[in-house]
Amino acid sequence: MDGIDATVDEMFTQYPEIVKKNRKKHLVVKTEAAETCPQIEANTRTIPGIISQRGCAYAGCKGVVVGPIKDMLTITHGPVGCGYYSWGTRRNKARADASTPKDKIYGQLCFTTDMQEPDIVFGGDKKLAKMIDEVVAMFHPRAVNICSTCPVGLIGDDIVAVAKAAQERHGIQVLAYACEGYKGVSQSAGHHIANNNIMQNVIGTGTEKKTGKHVINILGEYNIGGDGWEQERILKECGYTVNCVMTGDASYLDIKNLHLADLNLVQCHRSINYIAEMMETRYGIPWLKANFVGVEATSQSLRQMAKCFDDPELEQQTEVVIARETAQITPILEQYRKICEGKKAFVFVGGSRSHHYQYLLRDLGMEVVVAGYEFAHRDDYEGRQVIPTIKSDADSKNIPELHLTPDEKLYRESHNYLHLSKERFEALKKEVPLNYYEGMYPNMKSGEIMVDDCNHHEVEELVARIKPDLIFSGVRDKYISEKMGVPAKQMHSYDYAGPYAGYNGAINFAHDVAHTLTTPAWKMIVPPWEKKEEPVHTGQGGENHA
Ligand code: CFM
Repeated sequence: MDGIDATVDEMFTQYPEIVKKNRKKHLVVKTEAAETCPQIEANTRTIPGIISQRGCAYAGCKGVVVGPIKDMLTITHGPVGCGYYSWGTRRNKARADASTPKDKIYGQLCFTTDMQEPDIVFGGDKKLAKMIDEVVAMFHPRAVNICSTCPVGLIGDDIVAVAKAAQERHGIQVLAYACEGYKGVSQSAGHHIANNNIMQNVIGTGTEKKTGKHVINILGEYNIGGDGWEQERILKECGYTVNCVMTGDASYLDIKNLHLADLNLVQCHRSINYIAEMMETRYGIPWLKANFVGVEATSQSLRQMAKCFDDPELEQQTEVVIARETAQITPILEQYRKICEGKKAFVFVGGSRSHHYQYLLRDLGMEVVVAGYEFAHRDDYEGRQVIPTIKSDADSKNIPELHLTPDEKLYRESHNYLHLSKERFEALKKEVPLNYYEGMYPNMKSGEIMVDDCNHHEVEELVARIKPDLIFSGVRDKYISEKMGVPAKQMHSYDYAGPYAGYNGAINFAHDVAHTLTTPAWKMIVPPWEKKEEPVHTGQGGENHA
């Protein structure tokens, strides 16, 4: 056994046999030989006792998908901690505009029923109903979301009945999400629960189609640090009419009108692929996997989009925008590239960024030696062609699969949306990734590691053995590596920075990465593997494990 295989084997040596066997299935090393991705185990339960970096279903529903809808007032039904710790930490930005005044934007506020012991014993539904009445009287929201936390499911509060009664009392839509934290194995379950409810009850209820050419939605873009705004800027300059960025800076009305678009772009496949697929089934709207993280990646996505519409004017304007934007940023990027070139990086993020950011890091000349997802599914690693082979288990069966049928009035065959003949549409599918995502594997290079649900111990092992120059991760794994002398960039909320998407975002990112790499403080930390008297692991606890 040599090189990377030996490293991988060594990182599992401290596990009991049964754990070793399990965790090995969650790791794949890319090889020249294997063109298609070997099967990886993903979206399965974390072994009890292992310190996972994952979140919960409530986080995926409230924090990720429905929370950012700016003028929907979202109530956390549960103890105060769940509401408090999911309050404003994700940096999904929103701003007032002509249709949404400032006082209708609720992202800065935290609404929770603050369940106490008596509510757990006697039920929290009355308190929830009262709270809806109070927030409606105080804020006059256009619609309300109720997101459940663990105890709500355990005591059996009927939030659907409470929502229905409140909807009748107040004449506004009140949506209940049974997204108890324990449902499913990670926040991924919450994405699915949110997608289902929005699809069934909100999308398709609006009638206001935007005027303008080439009307598009960006699905799975949450406007972290302003990413969505940068993408919107570029797309508008190319000549698109942006109907909705879902759900970053989206309004309730935008979501109601989501079906009135010609093309859905899918930025984060993991969190929103259900809606993209269901909109294709119900309305016939095609979707295109796009990635606006990275200079080359952004230009490629723009070119692929332009191809979809088969409009020479659009293609020409796309080239003008690409040429102008890249000319502006290339000289600046080159300066940062001198610092970043050849540096090794790990990327551990949730369910899509670890793929997207590989493009931007390679623009800077960096190597991504390890990439991992917290909660992705096999299709995010291996490509959507594996979906029919994914076995459902007790956890995935917990979340209903909606089986939609084409809408009697609104369904049109996909090629009509793009004003293409059926034949041209079929040919187009071979040129651009329409209704398809190839996953992360094809983008990795030989010898690079892909790891699912990478835990605290494995992060330590990988850092100590492969010694990257920089880690891109979440808040928990960030400090593991920093204590080992390896700088980290927090890639969920970007700490306080961003946007990182699009052309201007690439400059911000390059600036922040170059600064991190050149910060002298990291040279002053002696990593544990260089302290001879203090081995990285004793297996006995002690100061290294404090
Ligand atoms: Fe999609 Fe996201 Fe991500 Fe995600 Fe998330 Fe996020 Fe993420 Mo944090 S929706 S899967 S559940 S791209 S909050 S904006 S950064 S883990 S990689």
